[in-house]
Amino acid sequence: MFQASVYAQRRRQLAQNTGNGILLLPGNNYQPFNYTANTFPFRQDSSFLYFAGLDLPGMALVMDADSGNEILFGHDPTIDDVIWEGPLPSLSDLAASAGIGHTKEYADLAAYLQNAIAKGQPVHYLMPYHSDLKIALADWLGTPELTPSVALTKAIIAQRSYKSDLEIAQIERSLHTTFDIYRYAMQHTKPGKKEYEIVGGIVGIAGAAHGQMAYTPIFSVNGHVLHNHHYGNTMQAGQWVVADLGAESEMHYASDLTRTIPVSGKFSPVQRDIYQTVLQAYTNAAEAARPGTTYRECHLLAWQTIAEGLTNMGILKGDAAEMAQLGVPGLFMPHGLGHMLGLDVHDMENLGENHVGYEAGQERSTLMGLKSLRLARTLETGFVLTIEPGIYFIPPLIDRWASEGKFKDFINYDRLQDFRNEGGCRIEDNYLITDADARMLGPQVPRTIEEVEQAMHI
Ligand SMILES: [Mn+2]
Repeated sequence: MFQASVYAQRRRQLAQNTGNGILLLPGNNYQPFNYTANTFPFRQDSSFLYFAGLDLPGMALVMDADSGNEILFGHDPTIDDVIWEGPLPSLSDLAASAGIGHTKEYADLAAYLQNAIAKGQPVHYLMPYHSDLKIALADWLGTPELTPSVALTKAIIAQRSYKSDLEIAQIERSLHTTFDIYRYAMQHTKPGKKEYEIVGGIVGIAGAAHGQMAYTPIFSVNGHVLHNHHYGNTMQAGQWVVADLGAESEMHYASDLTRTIPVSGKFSPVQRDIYQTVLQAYTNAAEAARPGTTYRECHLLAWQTIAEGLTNMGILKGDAAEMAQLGVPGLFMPHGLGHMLGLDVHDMENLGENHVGYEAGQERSTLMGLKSLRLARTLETGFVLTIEPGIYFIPPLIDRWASEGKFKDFINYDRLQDFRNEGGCRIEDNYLITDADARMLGPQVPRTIEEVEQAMHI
């Protein structure tokens, strides 16, 4: 963890920004895998990590914004804990390492909160995403109706959106692991191999760096299935693989990269055309991203570039900027250009996508693709985000739009049939918004056609 003063400063600011009352941030608990004692690997809640830094289950951070008191609720290790888990720090040692002044028994949390409520203090908390904490909160607060605090939600977003140098260094650590992962994936992808053979090696690299994957890997010859977690295909020459892979650093900062790699080590002529268009969309978006520009504008620029490329391929016809405004490229890129990145791969998504990614006056679009844009707001120095345009040929969606005659003045559906089995292609890197522009974080993973082909032939 960082030094205690880092967390103390963050908490002071949070209490000040939220205003008054009790701020309650429960940490996560073990979650059962198939029965209670067999658990998923523990993953701490990211806001708890941000404000307390403690990476163990069974704790809750409480701040009294009125008095300035800070309390870590938890428990000292029992002899049974020590037998099964080895020597564990005392609760007061844990609190001290995070600069928290007071400790109390976890079992006393309900009484503490009830007392605060009786005194008329509001209790601020976030919407829980684990069932056990939903139930616990209802119990602690004495009501089944949970009303998460908008003030606390916004105050946390206002802090976590701006990454410090310490945090950027952590993200870059995870990107070094991800660089190793792509080197492995590019060197080992070959015709005849199973996707899962490569995925096994990938997950091992994250583990060997004393971390884990930041999300379930995507590694599929069916890259047009956007969240594809199936790895059973035998890879064949002529196919290409969407590899969306990101490791977490030891301190749980995420990275989120995508490359699309040809199984044979060489892109086909059609794949080259598609890839080059996606790369141009990526480059245009990265050059446009800077303080003062909205990320929605970057998304529309990527869409426009994709419309231009698909026009050159004979799939679209018309004015590319107009097509982007109308949402025509949504057929080919039905997802957003990117999202914030930090302790979560979709950073702070549990706090509400619109709170995190939209500003006052920005309405969420209903257009295919644009409706999935998680980050639309004006970019500011210190934001870390992904840039990840793609082109996908999704047969059920093509058939749906064709049968509706949707945008038929712009889409050459006959020509499009020639591409319906081309799969998908995406390119993704992570960027820091600086004072002047956007800087790619981490080492350069092979990205151009030449770089990828060369990396696959070492
Ligand atoms: Mn992403």
